[in-house]
Amino acid sequence: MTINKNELKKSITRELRANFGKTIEEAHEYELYYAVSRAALEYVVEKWYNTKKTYAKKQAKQTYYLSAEFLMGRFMGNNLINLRINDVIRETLDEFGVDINKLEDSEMDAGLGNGGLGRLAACFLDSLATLKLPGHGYGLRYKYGMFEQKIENGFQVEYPDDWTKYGDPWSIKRVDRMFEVKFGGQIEVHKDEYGKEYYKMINTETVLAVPYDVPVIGYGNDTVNTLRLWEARSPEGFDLKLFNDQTYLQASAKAVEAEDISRVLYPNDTKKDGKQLRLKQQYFFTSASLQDIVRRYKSIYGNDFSRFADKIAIQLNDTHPVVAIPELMRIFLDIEKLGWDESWNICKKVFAYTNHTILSEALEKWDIPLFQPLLPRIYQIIEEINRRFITELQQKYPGDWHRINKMSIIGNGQIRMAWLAIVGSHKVNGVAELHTEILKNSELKEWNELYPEKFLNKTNGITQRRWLLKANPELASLITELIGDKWITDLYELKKLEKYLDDDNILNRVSEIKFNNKQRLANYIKETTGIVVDPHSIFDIQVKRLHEYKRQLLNVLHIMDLYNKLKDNPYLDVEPRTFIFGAKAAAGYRRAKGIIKLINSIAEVINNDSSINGKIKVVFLENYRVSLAEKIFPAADVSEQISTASKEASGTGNMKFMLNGALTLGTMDGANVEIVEEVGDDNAFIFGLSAQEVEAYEANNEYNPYEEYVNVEGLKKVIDQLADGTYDDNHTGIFKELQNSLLYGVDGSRPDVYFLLKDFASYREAQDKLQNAFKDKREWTRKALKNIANAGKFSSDRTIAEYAKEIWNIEPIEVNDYID
Ligand code: NBG
Repeated sequence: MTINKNELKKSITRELRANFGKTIEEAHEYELYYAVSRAALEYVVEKWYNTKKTYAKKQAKQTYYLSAEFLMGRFMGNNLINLRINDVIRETLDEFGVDINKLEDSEMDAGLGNGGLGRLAACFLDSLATLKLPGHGYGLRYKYGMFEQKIENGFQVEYPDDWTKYGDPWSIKRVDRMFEVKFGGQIEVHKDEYGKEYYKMINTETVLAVPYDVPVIGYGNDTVNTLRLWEARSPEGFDLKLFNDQTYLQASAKAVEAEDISRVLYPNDTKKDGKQLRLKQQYFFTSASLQDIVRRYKSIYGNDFSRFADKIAIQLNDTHPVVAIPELMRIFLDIEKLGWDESWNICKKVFAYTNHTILSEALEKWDIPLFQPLLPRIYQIIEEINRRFITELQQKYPGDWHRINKMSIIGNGQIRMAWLAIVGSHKVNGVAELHTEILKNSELKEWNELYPEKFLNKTNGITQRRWLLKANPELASLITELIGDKWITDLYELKKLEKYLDDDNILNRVSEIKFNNKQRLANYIKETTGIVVDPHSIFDIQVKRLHEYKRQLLNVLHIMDLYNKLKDNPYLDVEPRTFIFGAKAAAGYRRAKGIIKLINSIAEVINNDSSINGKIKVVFLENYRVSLAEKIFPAADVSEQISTASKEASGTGNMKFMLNGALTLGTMDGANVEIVEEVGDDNAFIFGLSAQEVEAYEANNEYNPYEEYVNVEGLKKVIDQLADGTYDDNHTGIFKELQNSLLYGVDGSRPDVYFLLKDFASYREAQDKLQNAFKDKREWTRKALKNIANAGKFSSDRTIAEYAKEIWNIEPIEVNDYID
């Protein structure tokens, strides 16, 4: 795209003046960020319009990705890169005397997701547009995204994340595309002119769904797809009469209640309260999205629904949007007046479901007493789906009540959303090979027996546009210098880097770039925490949500042990190491928060102990989020992927580390298995129980952590230190609880559910091997380059191409010009 710098300058100046009444010199950085973004949006709108027109005119089949989470991070930098106008904009701003990096840093992250699942959705959108595929996102426009984390006295404290407080220049509010979503009420049966029964809802509560559209820009092409996020609004606004009677609070109470629906993102925690609101959120955004999809379909194809499944594919991202299945049935039956069989056949062809975890608490189930009054007609439809399904099961498995009860969509007073998803979809996928195998052979065994044709694997991926091109510009330009820039849209091209594996000059440059990135992260650490770390030390990093199965605590136990050894022998020959953590714990997840406190407490002790000569440092980086991740991955030497085997469905951070030349220290879990397969086991450090071994221990209940505690050298000491006052938990008793959970189990659960003690010795061995390997810089860098060269498989472009072909049946569409 050619850009006239003068035009660009004018438009930035105009945006500043119109929105803030300021000149360049007077403007704050975030105001400039806003103005530059709005100016850049002008280069998007034409393509955006053309994309929509093209899809409609060509009658292309389109995919809709329904997700309660889209963890987009910052928009500006990525959009400028995909538009390929970042250089011009940088130069133009330079001429104004403005540093584009500062503007980028003033943008708040759109943190509309918890972790991997939400970020995956964001990477998928980028790949869809880059592959010129007609695919869009539908989700919720939370007013407050993932909370802002601060560390106070070593503890996590949550603050609201008001991500639009400086405006949201990348969204366009579309009041012309609002829909009503209805809750509660009663079902009325009516007869049409031919005597056919149909259902109508009365006395419902209506909430308005207001869409905000975000452009999803393909890299270097003309495709601009749409992420449509719904905001909840009360249809009544507030009651002017009450207002005039001076009862202000009552006046706006109704509006507040409606607007609560899109107020906050749910953290994935174990708390039971607020459940009803969560269900409201799910129905709210899926209903609005489906009404919108049906409206668009009718605008192109009229009232003939026979082509619906040929023109529309809907992906259900986990169980959160699964209520879409009965909702589409409702629209077909009650509004479009189709028959049951016709409707159901369409549904089954349209929907596909992705499972993202085997942890049972994440397979959503709704209590009927909560669900039915809120969504009476939807409940009735689910009952009918289930009645017909059970009849099928009885024919297939006569008398096998155990199996039939287990598979019933409704059971134990609950609705099982995962079961509903499987019955109502034509494809069900896991997110890494191991995960899919576990689903097929244990977790969803009966389902795989019933519908073997539905199950398939789609190993996750990440977009190299954000995670290499944008996050690591130095490495990106070295790669382009060596092998050209095709890797930006075809990551398998990286394989060509293998020819430099023994080229000292190139290895030196790779190592220099890593050092520079480490230096930058060291500066950030200094600025934000005051801790001084040595960029020559090994940067050993674990960043991800805080959860017991991810085993940050295992990492900590190892650090405690290493520290004990150094205390015993300050001259111990170990490579200096910097252990870096970043993690948010769900606000209600007490033990996870205890682990954050523990990390900070050991950091306090270790970082201030001069007797160990600075050989180890421990850093907890506050408020881990997408934009911080972009600073962290490029600076990593070691990627900690140490979940209990079988528990991490895939992981995607592991891929971001690999792509930036960090070596994996991990278990054979999730996508780690495939990373090792690609890179070879000499270029990763693998330890611990296998998934099969874990499952065997779980099945026969044979594991006794106490044995490890007494027998593994050094382990008893660190476990004892958890509760003997070596580390301070400010009298909360939380460290004692961590200890109890490992040795005895708490509240009736098994001790050491995640096998930390069992894997401790082999983890420590892998750590030792790793620090020895680091001593040979050349060999280490060679391994790093080998990782980069073999990261091709982990592009979300590969993942999305597979979904497009094997699940959605959609094809790339060339966008035409519709400028008359
Ligand atoms: C997460 C898994 C990760 C996986 C992402 C994306 C949920 C429910 N699941 O392992 O824990 O990488 O999904 O698939 O958040």
